Amino acid sequence: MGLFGSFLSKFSKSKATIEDLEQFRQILISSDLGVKITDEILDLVKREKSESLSTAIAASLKSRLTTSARTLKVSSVGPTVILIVGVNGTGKTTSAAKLANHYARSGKKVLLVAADTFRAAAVAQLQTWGQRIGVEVLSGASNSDPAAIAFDGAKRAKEEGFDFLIVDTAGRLHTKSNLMDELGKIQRVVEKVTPVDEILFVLDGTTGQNGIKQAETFAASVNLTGIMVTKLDGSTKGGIAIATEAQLQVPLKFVGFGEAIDDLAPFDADGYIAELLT
Ligand SMILES: Nc1nc2c(ncn2[C@@H]2O[C@H](COP(=O)(O)OP(=O)(O)O)[C@@H](O)[C@H]2O)c(=O)[nH]1
Ligand SMILES: [Mg+2]
Repeated sequence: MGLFGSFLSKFSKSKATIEDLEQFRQILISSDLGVKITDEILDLVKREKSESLSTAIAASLKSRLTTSARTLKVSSVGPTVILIVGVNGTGKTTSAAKLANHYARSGKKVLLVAADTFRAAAVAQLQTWGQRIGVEVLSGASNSDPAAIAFDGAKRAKEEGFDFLIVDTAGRLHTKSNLMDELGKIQRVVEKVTPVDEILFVLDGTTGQNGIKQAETFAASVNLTGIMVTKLDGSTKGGIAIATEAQLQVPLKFVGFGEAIDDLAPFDADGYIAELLT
């Protein structure tokens, strides 16, 4: 990333001209921080002393983030149940596999559930990941009821002492039924067996301001407990992560920065902001 660096060093040497401010505004907007945060940063540029500008911007960004915990809620009894939700193509299946791998590597017993049953390719994709990382993948017949598979997964996870149950869901349905109803149903049937601990919304870091709208749509129907932002590798648009958390007050918990299985890290707010400012 490093979106601000050249400007911050410029502003520390001389007062920002109107042209500088306009150019900086364009950069902030194109990084997907959104108009509100952009205006706030520009105000700081106009107001703050140059030597304290970068600290002031960092503090301002930080103050917009939630104070909720960013660590994954882990169940102390039964399995820790994680539903992965979001729009098609954002990186749900990849992120489900990355998380599964992360916990499997740390010695946990993990079960993946392929609840995107509307696309055969989606099931196959998760199965391929499962084989590669040595994690079992539960799937049903194509077009079978995703909630039924999730229910089976929950039962197995509980009965067989799995530590984690990670459910990959569909981003779009080609039936008439509504995606949000479907997600609600998945949650309800799983909760007949064991509580759902996390509902993680996968946000495509390159998606633009539309990502906030997507997140709001999901948040209106299911109780999102965290955000995973993906595709931050090589992106200059990392602002959407901050803007989405600021808007929803749902904590960013993980960052995906590549297509490989290890390209996942916990979200570190201070580090992330520092990198934006570099
Ligand atoms: N560069 C990059 N690509 C990613 C990342 N996460 C997922 N992808 C790619 O994005 C595409 C869609 O991912 P997928 O997991 O199938 O999305 P889903 O439709 O939400 O399940 C695939 O080609 C993934 O390899 C990431 O962090 N960085
Ligand atoms: Mg998928």
